[in-house]
Amino acid sequence: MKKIILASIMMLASISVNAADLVIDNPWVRAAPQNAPATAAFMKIINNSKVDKKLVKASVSNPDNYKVIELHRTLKQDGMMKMIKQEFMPIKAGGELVLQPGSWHIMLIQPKAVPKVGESVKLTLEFDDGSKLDVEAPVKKMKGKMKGMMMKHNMSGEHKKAMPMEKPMKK
Ligand SMILES: [Cu+2]
Repeated sequence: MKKIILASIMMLASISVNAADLVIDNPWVRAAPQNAPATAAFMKIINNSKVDKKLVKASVSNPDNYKVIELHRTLKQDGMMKMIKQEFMPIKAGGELVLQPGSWHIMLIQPKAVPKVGESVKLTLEFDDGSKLDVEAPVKKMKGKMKGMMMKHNMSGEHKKAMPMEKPMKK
């Protein structure tokens, strides 16, 4: 009897949350001006388990600094990019969810003090399986694909088009 109980406890232990089931990669918070109405946290959430997971809540170590923390997704609606509050973020079994500008993000709304570059935001992520993960997200200036594409566009397309206009008009 004792053995059976022990075995079932061990089974429960192996079924319950394994820390490595969910892994956070490259967490960061977007730097924003000090009067910004909001900023956001981004990261990659990797699900190494065989079960679909949901991120159901995100909180910060200093909740008094924000009016509210929400899970958001930016989607195109009626030809406009809109941020829509989400009840959860799905992370498929064996898959990953990338939180990035223009997509899924954790919205840090109405900060009293906007976190600065060099600081970090301590987040706690709660999942539908009851597990929690603490994440330290350094504040960084936005860079990468979107900004890079915009700069490229300005450098080549618009600039070249603009050039002929700058030539003096013939009279
Ligand atoms: Cu948002």
